[in-house]
Amino acid sequence: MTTPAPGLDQAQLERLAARALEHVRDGALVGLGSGRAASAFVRALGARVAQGLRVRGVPTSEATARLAREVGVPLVGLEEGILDITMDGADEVDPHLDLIKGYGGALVRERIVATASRRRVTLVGGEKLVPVLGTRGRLPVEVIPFAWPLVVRELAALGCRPTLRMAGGVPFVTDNGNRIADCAVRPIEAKAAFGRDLRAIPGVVDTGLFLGITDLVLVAEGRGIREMRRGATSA
Ligand code: A5P
Repeated sequence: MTTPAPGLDQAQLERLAARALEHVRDGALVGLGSGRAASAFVRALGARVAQGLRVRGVPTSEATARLAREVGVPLVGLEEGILDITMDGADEVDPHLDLIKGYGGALVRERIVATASRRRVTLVGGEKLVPVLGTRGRLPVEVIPFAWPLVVRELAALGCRPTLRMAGGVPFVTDNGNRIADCAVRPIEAKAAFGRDLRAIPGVVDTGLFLGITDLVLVAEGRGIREMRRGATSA
């Protein structure tokens, strides 16, 4: 069973996944996101594959790869070419459809797979909608371990308060062998400049600021699904 995301119950996750499936055509090359909403989609996709849908998936994490294998979604790599569509979750969505991602620690491969895709769809519950990115107070940054002391100083100089993400009493290790700095942030007004400054620090692999990436956000609210499209949103 997929564990419901905070604010999303199992039925909402399944409705979100079912709506996402409507965007997947037979023969598609599909990016498979990470996290609970994306996992609900992978399970639903597996059920459709069992009924005869022919798709191939590119996973954004080892956890998603394991799940995809379990539910029978064939996996391939980026060498297969441009992906038709990627379905992934997010931790914050602002009115411009810009995102914060990476609370699950898979942000580097999530951006790679999203960038390799023609269409990018984000699956969230209404509790992820924020007026300004950073509202939930956390921005994950993936860091090469060797560079950690330098990166921590540089992040602090940019006004972030970084904390080393832990898991089971030891530093969390990403699928790329790196660490995650969870930066305490205030709402981020100059998000593009801030993202560029963070990525310019030697040793920062990537950040959870995903700007201009998603085309469509599917928002589970109550018993319905709301669609937010790039260019059709307020503010
Ligand atoms: C993984 O690194 C994240 O970017 C996830 O996409 C994000 O944390 C959303 O996950 P949930 O769907 O579990 O909330």
